[in-house]
Amino acid sequence: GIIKTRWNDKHVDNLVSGIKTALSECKVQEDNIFETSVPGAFELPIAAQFLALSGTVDAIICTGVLIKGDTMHFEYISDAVSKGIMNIGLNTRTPVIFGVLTCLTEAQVVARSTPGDGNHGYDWGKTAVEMALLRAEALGGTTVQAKVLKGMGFAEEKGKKDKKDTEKIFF
Ligand code: RBF
Repeated sequence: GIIKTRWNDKHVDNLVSGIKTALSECKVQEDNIFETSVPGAFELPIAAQFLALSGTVDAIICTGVLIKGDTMHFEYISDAVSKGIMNIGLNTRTPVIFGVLTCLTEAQVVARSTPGDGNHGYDWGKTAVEMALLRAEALGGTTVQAKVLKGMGFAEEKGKKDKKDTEKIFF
């Protein structure tokens, strides 16, 4: 599940593209990607909570862009959002990825969100898949198919059978 902000939407859309490239490389089917938007980064944690509690997704990527302005909003929002996202993951047992750029300038955002190398969305997509598989292996009973679990590091330790079966997902 991807939850994106409408603040700084131009940059956020580039991050979402990076996320989708990574998901596609991990063979996540497009039909299995749920995408929605919220006004700004401050709204990401509660939206993630609603989505996690729906039980319909294996992992959630909260994505947005915070850019420092002249007031203290940046500090308050960054702090609340990072802690909020961590709490939703821990409380709902659904991996929630912190896909929020917290930048001092727009140039810093561009360097981290432009399509191609350096797009942080790509890393977040891979992280979401790895964490979804970790949850499935640790807790079982998610929407991830059991055969995919062989891709996790834990499985590697237990039953080293076929190299192909135990290939880990890295970025
Ligand atoms: N939301 C963002 O996602 N990124 C921003 O850079 C951002 N800057 C903001 C700056 C100010 C001064 C305010 C008032 C809001 C900002 N927001 C930003 C919106 C915020 O995350 C939230 O949507 C609103 O505060 C409503 O709860």
